[in-house]
Amino acid sequence: MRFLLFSDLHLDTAFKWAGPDVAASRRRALRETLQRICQVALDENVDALLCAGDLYENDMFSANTAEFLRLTFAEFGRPVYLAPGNHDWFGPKSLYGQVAWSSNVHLFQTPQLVPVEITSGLTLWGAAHARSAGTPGFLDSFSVDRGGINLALFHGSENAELAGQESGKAPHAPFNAAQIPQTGLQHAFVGHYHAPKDGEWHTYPGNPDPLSFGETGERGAVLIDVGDDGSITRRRIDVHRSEVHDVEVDLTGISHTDQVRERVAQATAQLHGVVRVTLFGEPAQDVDIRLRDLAGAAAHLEGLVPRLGSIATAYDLEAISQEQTVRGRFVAEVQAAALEPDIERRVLLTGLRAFDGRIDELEVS
Ligand SMILES: [Mn+2]
Repeated sequence: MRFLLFSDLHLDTAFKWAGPDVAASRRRALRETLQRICQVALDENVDALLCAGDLYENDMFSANTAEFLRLTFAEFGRPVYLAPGNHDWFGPKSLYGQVAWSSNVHLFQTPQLVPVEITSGLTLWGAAHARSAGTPGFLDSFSVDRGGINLALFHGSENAELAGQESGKAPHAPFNAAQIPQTGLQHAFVGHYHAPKDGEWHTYPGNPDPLSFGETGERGAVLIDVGDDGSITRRRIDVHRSEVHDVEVDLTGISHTDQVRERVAQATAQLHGVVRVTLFGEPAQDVDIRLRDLAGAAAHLEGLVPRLGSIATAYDLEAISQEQTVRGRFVAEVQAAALEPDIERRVLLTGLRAFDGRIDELEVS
């Protein structure tokens, strides 16, 4: 028996960090990623496609997305099992509740695990979030009531991973990996965490197409072969449509504003997709750095998202301290105050930027 598992596609994500054009193309890429997932599932001749939740965003979905999903799964034609998560929780007014799904689509609708016998001796237990928060753990007070191979599909927070992934948030449908064998399940296919994880008893596929910057680790859809003894073999398949890069651009040594654009253009010349550029370093004191001036600096990219990192203006302190100005007197007095070197540097930079009227433009480093 062979499955393709994915989760956390988050169709219709707002992409608030991007402008409207970039956000729209990123949303198109999410749809193309689903089409790619279906194609991989056909190419690999799977028996069923499994989605472990957060397929779309309840707050954002459009009628267009509903029809896209209906048609995509209808054309796919093979069995599809959907276990709604906290972002796509199931209710009568949800997208899930409104679509006239084709008969190959099986939607889990209850906040308790219910069985579907996929083939003789292999049962898939699935459940749904029925609200956006506060869903209790699906494995609490659950146990398998039959023999054969028992697998589960749901959206939830594995406790051991919780600290690293979602600190400070109330967990959604929490569980411990150790509960999985205790309940009689061989394995759980789970969504929610965007970082991929191949546990002994559970698999998080990770979000298949980038949703933000800094996502690392091999992620995608997971091809799962279930042996006759219930053993699980996994292979992750890259299905992403978007390229997202994080780049740091050093502004040290530049002496005029156009060089900011030049350095950004150089740093991104070989890249594609969406690039977040973090500016840092020590530009000369007369260089004004305004993020809006970078518009069009890398026109070949799908999107450029600039931000200010740690920028320290290279002021000529010796020369300024000799000036017969308020600014000169400020520098001379700070230097005479015998502060700790790091504090002296911060006081001088903050003060000199204020004198230059650029306190809003540059972060204090
Ligand atoms: Mn989630």
